[in-house]
Amino acid sequence: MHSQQSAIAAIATPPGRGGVGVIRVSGDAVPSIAAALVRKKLWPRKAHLVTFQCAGGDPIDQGLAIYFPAPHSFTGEDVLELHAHGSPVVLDMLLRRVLELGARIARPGEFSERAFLNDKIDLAQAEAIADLIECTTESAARSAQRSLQGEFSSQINELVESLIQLRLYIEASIDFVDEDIELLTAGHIDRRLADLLQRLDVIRASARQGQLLRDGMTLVITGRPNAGKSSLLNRLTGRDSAIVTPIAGTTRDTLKEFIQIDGLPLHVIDTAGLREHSEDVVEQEGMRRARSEIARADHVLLLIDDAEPDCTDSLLADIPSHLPVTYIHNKIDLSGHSVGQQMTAKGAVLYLSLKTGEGTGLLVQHLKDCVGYAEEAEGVFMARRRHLEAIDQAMAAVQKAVENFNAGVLELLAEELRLAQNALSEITGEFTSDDLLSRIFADFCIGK
Ligand SMILES: Nc1nc2c(ncn2[C@@H]2O[C@H](COP(=O)(O)OP(=O)(O)OP(=O)(O)O)[C@@H](O)[C@H]2O)c(=O)[nH]1
Ligand SMILES: [Mg+2]
Repeated sequence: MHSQQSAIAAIATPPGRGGVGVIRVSGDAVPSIAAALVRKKLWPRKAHLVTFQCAGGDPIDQGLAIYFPAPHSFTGEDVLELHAHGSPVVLDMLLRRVLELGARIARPGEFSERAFLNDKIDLAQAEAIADLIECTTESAARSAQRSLQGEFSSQINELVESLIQLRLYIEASIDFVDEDIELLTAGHIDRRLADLLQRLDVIRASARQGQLLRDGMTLVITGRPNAGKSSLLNRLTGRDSAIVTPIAGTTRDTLKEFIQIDGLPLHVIDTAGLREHSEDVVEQEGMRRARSEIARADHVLLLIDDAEPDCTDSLLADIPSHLPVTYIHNKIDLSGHSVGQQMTAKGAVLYLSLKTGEGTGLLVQHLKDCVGYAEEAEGVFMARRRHLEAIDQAMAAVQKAVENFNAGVLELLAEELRLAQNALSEITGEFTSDDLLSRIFADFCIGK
């Protein structure tokens, strides 16, 4: 648990001027730093109005000091919070004084890292703090809050507990080889494995929603020149983001916009129209950029002029086959096709007019549907790609365990359950490499 830790300090409020600026200090030297800085006894967890003093006793500023003795603090160590006036100059002077008294500047995420190492929070909760600070929508904030409260972790812990129970049972059975079959039947192993898979599936669905709320989805608009790609971007953003003209080849650069549809964050990218040949070096570069955006997309919106629907087949060569594609037939005001949506083997096909706006509601609903986004979904918690990967690994291991069970290979069954347990334990950080930890905390900002 708590060990001797050098004191770290950082300005915890964002750079710039404000009413109040906060400096946070954590570590064993906190009591001595506090004594020299404020020269007043600080009662635990009480706000004291104090004068922060230089070495010579001159005042730096007047403000509040709050002392949180270990282990009842955010980091689990002695923590001191200094609330001064929110001037970068004052905060710099105050921070320099704290450093002079023996603290060093904290690395990004170091407060949260210490909280994790001292078992105050687990890894998923530490990540939720970063996600809460970085979130861009209210739904994301609510789900980050849920993860921070430990809802995600406790569901993961319950699964880990079930895996442990099952492993214990199976490992005990291995020792009584002759009675294997009866013991396994008595233990309802098959039912328990099926139950595990089902619970993993439920948690995966919630985590997937959370990950969408956190990272959003990247939509790349592509198609022939003049199909209406920039008109689509403008419809989605609700303003004149991109230049729209009847001249084919208007868009040269890629244009990126961030929008939200009912809380679902979307990165929408308009690109240069694709055609087979172009002598124009600017257009060639535009097409090269368009292709590289397509390669990074989560979903492609392929715009088709409904008056010339057949000229897009060769475009598909530029779209990786695993990417979901929505085929949007535009300009139905000219073609006379009616508004509508069809599901086909290649993907959804929509008929709309970006000029009149007919059918754009269908597109918005379609975008939400195809990511499985449910507004106000109950119990969604913030999750990251790495959590989803861990859940997938655990599911794959449990599936293999089922196969081993059916084949009667108990040793392998036990081993797969161990792998599933390890994968899930990576989410909460119970089983994690130092390398992963430093990567996670390095993404935090200073003072967190
Ligand atoms: N009638 C009609 N015209 C449309 C519709 N959507 C777009 N247009 C027109 O089609 C022309 C091309 O639209 P853009 O949005 O610039 O097309 P683009 O695909 O971005 O074209 P490039 O950037 O040149 O590749 C413009 O004159 C638009 O006003 C539509 O639904 N109906
Ligand atoms: Mg354009």
